[in-house]
Amino acid sequence: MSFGPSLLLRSLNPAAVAAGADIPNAVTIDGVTLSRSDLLGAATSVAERVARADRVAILAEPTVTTVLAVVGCLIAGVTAVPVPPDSGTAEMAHILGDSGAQAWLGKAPEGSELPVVPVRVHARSWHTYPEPDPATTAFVLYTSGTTGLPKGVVLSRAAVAAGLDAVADAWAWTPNDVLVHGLPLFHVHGLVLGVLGALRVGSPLIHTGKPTPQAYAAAEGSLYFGVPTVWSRIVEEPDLAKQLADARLLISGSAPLPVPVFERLRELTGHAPIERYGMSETMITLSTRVDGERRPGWVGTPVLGVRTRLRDEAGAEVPHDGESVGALQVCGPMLFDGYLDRPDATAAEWTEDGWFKTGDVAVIDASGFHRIVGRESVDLIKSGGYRIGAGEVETVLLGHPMVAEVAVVGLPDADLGQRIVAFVVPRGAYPDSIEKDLIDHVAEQLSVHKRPREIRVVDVLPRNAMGKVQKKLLS
Ligand code: MLC
Ligand code: AMP
Repeated sequence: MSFGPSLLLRSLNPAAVAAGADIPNAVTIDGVTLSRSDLLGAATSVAERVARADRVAILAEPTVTTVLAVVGCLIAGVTAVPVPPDSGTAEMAHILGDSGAQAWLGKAPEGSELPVVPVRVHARSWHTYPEPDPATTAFVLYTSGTTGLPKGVVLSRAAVAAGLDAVADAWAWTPNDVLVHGLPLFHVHGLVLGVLGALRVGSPLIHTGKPTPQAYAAAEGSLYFGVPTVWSRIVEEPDLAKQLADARLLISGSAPLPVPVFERLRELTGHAPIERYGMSETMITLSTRVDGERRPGWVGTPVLGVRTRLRDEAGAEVPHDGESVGALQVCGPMLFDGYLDRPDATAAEWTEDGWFKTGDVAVIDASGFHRIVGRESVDLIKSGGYRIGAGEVETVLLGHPMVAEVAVVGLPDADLGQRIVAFVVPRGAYPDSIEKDLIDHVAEQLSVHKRPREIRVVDVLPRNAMGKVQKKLLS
């Protein structure tokens, strides 16, 4: 007897659901709750409509339409390209062009010329599809590099499955959990862990729309996901934070969780948060464990199947002594297949012996605990948990007639971790509205979260003898 590949979305096994493995609240989002059988029936109907496509774009608003579109693609074996719903003109055009998406699945943004395949929330189909090959591409997720336009991270079904099983193991995530978060549905954190994780494990998901302290306090879940900005806003509201005391685990990731926020969360909720580290390219590779030490400022040990190492600039080993800093390299079954149609960019991120260069610098102690010290490049900014390439923002600002020269940096920010600041040398006289004009220009061209929070008008940018801007002098 031959067996096909095991199901990526395990809780949506059609035979088991038909036999009664249903729950009334598989997904709650945007005020709509779908039972497991409704979700399966509606998503299978999406699969029927989209099955002949190879790759489709999904305007990833936090709605049931987005969830059904993504699950429909996974049932049919069609690659999904989640598009940030606030993408501006240039970013949207780039993602659609670069990904080669053939249609919008679900809602389309105004003015788009691509055909639209509708998602009907009330349609049902009970057709069964064979499980696609694990090597099939599940997602192309767009993410920023230090320069140039965002690249498409190609994630296979096998990588997604391995990544989800690894965190389920570290966090003892079971169908008895209720997952709560309000993160965007176009990144690894909110979409892959936050939606597919719940559907693989079989735990109900409550998506709160926005990740506000009020919504988290009201949701009454057991497992909460947030970026550090979410946790720091929660501890600013002690009465709301205290309502998370009944949770099982509070989990932080996508950016460093400040130690004072860790301590304050522990004080207010009685829970030391779990910290985990990952990337769009690698899913989650490091985490503290439900049954292990949770050390403020540290991101724990490799998850199931992951190995890590530190290298110096010459490629030599860096000791795991808790003090020596090195470039963090990882390998494991949840890594991506490469950047879409960018073999050179892909090759540049791998060592000759098959390790992925994360671009982060870290220390590892003798017990295997990791601390992320920072990034190798000042040109990758993390703001509110979003990764933003300085080069991408600079290019858009240079396209504005008021800008002669520009340097974009991430400066420390108590709320966002880093805030995007653009140092601008203006082209001649400029209006009083320059700051608002330039911020709006970036929000319109890229996406709202990539806009600078501050514009500083300067006479010159600090440059070295070679003419290169010295960003470390900008503060
Ligand atoms: C303000 N707004 C503007 C604007 N100025 N809109 C247009 N033009 C302008 N100039 C509006 C916005 O539209 C929005 O409106 C409102 O202002 C607030 O926007 P904001 O200030 O940018 O949002 P903020 O509250 O600061 O968001 C904080 C946050 C968000 C934490 C909610 O940063 C967030 O969701 N971060 C999650 C990032 C994430 O998921 N990263 C995971 C990457 S994966 P309105 O009406 O819409 O509110 C990864 C791997 C791993 O890293 O390890 O997980
Ligand atoms: P992204 O591609 O948006 O997934 O961003 C990945 C980057 O986020 C990593 O390379 C790190 O720089 C950062 N990151 C993610 N999780 C953590 C964490 N727990 N601590 C510190 N940095 C993190």
